[in-house]
Order: sequence, then structure tokens, then C-alpha cells
Amino acid sequence: MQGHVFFYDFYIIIIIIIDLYGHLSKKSQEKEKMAISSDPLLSSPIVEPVYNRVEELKAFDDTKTGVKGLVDSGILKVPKIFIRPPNELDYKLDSNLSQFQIPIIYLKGIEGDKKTRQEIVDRILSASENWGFFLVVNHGLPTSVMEEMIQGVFRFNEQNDEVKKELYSRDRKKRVRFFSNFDLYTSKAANWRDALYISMLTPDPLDPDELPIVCRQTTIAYANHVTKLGDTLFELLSEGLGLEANFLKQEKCTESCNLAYHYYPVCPEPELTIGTARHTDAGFLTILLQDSIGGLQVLHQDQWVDVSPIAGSLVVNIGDLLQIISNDKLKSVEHRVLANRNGPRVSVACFLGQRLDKSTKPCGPIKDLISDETPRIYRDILMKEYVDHFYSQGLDGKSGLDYFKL
Ligand SMILES: O=C(O)CCC(=O)C(=O)O
Repeated sequence: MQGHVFFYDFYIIIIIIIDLYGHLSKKSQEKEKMAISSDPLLSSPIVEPVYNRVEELKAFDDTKTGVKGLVDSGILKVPKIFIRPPNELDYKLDSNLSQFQIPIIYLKGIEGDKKTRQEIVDRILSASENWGFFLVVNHGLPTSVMEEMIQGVFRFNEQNDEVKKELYSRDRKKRVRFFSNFDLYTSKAANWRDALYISMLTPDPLDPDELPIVCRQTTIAYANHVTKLGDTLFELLSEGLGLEANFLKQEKCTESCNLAYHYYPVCPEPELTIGTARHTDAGFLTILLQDSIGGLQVLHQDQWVDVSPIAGSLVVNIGDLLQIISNDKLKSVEHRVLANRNGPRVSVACFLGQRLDKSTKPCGPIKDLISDETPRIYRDILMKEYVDHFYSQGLDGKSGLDYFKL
């Protein structure tokens, strides 16, 4: 009997110890979990003992399949490397509040009578001074070329990963390369987009065989048309600035035509990240083709204004270097692209400017635009110097203009 009682007591003590241990370990697990899930930035309550951003960026980069690769793998949460800082997560609040409408300019008639041309020049100048952005219609690019270009970007991104991986590179010397986030390792948060970058240079045309076969013909056709439009816009801008029509062209503003084919995959939590962070463009002029999804916004009078897609139109914006040489008359304005649940979205940006590799002539404010009333604002700089500065800063709204002010 005594032996039985002793055994029973011993049994009770063991049960209490096990229970106590279980309770304590559950408590400590809960504590650990709470410590982690109390972070408002975490999109998922998964226990992550240590977050090593550089390692995660590297792991993402090593996949060579970009953001689309993540989406294809079935993720339902935005990984932490893409999550914007808390103070930048309020973009829904400052979007679409305004009644502003980006200027739309009809280019039909530029070759006609002087009066019509002058009216178009005046509108372009006013839009470039006040908005830095405008839409053009009747611009001469055939609708079929624009549609085929959009389809070409889809075809490139939606082909087999192994083909894209061969082009994946961060080497800026390569004239054709695929990558995700040129500033991946320096930005505060990665952008929800991938890009194919193609550098068409004058007078060294790209060997067409270097272009991905799925968008080869369409790229050649599109680049021909868009650089012609670039020439026309530089003529109209030159006239608007009171210069000879061929002034900006002679400054070799269309020597380099860099095409960026952007692909914005569908995003499961668009409110936590962004498609393209706010930035200004580094070159002279950008001509952008976008599909019908939307998401591009421009900062105007401190408000983000939608650049809603209009069928057949192209978006034009002034880059930093044109602001510099126009001595601040033309404005390079911040813009961004929201991530979205609809889509995917694609766009094609054509950045026009001087060549980086061969341009040894420094550029600075045009002499005719400097006067006692409008004194020189910037020092002379090399295109390469400016673009290197842009790459070292990355996106995120740190315009290089201040850096080059006198
Ligand atoms: O995709 C867009 O609509 C804009 C892209 C952009 O801002 C850029 O390429 O600089």
C-alpha cells in the first residue's frame, strides 16, 4: 500500500513537472512569436529569428527570374525586401485627390502653317515648364507598332525562365540585359518590377542578333519610330526656348536611345510596396508607352496626379539634363508607379540623351538662356558624371539636380 502511495506521489510530481515545462516553453514560444509579429512591417506571422536583408537580396538576385519568378512560385505575401518604410505606406491617401489633368498635346499640323506650329510649340513649352510631363497624340507612331511593342514585352517576360536567365546581368556595359531593380542593393526597399534594358546607340547600331528573338523585329521598328518622334520633340522644344530648330539635335540629344521594357507583375499586397519608387529621369527626354492598366503618377503642385492611359497616346517627360541645360526653364518632375492587383502591367520607356561612352563635351546651361534676370544655376558636367551620380543614388526621390548646382 505504502509503495503504491509513493508511486502515485511520484507520478503526480512527474505530471506537474511535465506540465510546468510545457507551460513555460509555450509561454516562451508565444513571447518569441509576439516579439516578431508585433512588427507592423511583417506581412506574415512566420517566425524569422534574424532578418538579413543583404542575404535575402542576394538570394532573390541569384534566382535571376525577378519579381515575376516570385509571383510564379505562388507567393501570397510581399517579401520583406520589397516593403516600403512605414512613412511611405500612405500613398493611397495622397493619390487621386486632385482634379488636375495632365496636358494632352495634338501634334497634327506641325508641318502645316506657321500659326498651327507655333500654337503646338507654345503648348509644349507651357507643359514642360509647368508640369514637366505631357501626353502626345497624332504623333506619327503607327498604332500597330505600339501594340506590337507591348505584346513583345509580354512575350519576352512570359517566355521560359531559362532564356531570360541568360540575359540576366548588372553589368552596365552590356547593351542588352535583363534584371530586377538596378539599385537593388542600395535602395530602402526593392520595387515590384523587372526590366529588359536595350541600348541603341548612334552611330553604332546594335547588332540585331543581340536582341531577344521574341521582340527583335518589334524593337527595331519601335526604336526607328520613337527616335524620329524624339527628333521632332527636340525641334519643337528648341523653338519653344527661342533657339534654332536644330539646336538640341546638334547637342546630340538623340545620340543614345536606351529602351527599358518594364514588367510589373500582379502584386498580392500592393499597399505594402511600389512598382517604381518616386524619381526624376536622368537623361534629356523620356518617351513612354504604357498599356491600359495604369498606375503611373506625376507629382504636380505637391499632389500625385494619375497619368491615366489614353489609347494611342505616348507620355513625354523632361529629364534632369534638359532641366540643367535649359537653366531650370524646363522641369524634370518626380513620378512613380503604384503596384497593383490587376495586370500584369507593361511599359516601354525610351530615354533619349547623349552617349555616355563617347560624350566628352561637358554640358551646362545654354548661353542664350543665361541673362542678368536668369543667372546660371548649374556648373558644366559630363553626361557620364551625371548618370554615374544617378546610379549611385538609385531611385527614391534623390534628384541629382541640387548636387550640380553652383
Ligand atoms: O512604367 C512607367 O510607367 C514609368 C517608368 C519610369 O518611371 C521610368 O522608367 O523612369
